[in-house]
Amino acid sequence: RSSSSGSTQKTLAMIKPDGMSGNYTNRIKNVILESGFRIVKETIVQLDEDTAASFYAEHSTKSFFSNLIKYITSGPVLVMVLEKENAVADWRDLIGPTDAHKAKVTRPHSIRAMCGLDSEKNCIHGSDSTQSAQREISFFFKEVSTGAAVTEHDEL
Ligand code: RTP
Ligand code: MG
Repeated sequence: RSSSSGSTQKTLAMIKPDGMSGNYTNRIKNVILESGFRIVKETIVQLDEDTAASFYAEHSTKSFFSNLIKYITSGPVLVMVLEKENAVADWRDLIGPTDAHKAKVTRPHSIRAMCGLDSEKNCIHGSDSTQSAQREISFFFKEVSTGAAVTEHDEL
């Protein structure tokens, strides 16, 4: 059963193409569940360039943007809505720093330490704020409620 305390939060996770092709999906899901998250929704999608650019619009002026779009469209991704108390911050903590090199040194038990390669190919995404989580969940799952006031939702 979902909590009716009103204290749960949702966040968006995405296993990136390198995580998918490296067959890390089951290991990542195990870490997710062992860490107390529920997987509320999931879908596998192949992003096209326009969709990827829209998802990562905040980075459109960055030097790494075109490489990021090539990377994230290079194969299918698994997108998940995760739920638990403090889901946004806890998921960011669990995936570790953006640079997988750094993750392996400073956060050896993080997901990016497990399956990431470098500062770009880091195998997993997490929303960076509650506002981002709402936007990103709506981006992929139009029907999932993200409002903080929600106290009940359907089991999947
Ligand atoms: P994400 O949004 O995917 O969860 O990653 P993040 O917050 O840790 O990092 P962000 O700054 O939002 O960057 C988004 C993704 O762009 C790629 N990137 N490449 N080559 C580079 O220097 C570089 N910097 C970032 C990574 O795939 C990063 O996760
Ligand atoms: Mg980010």
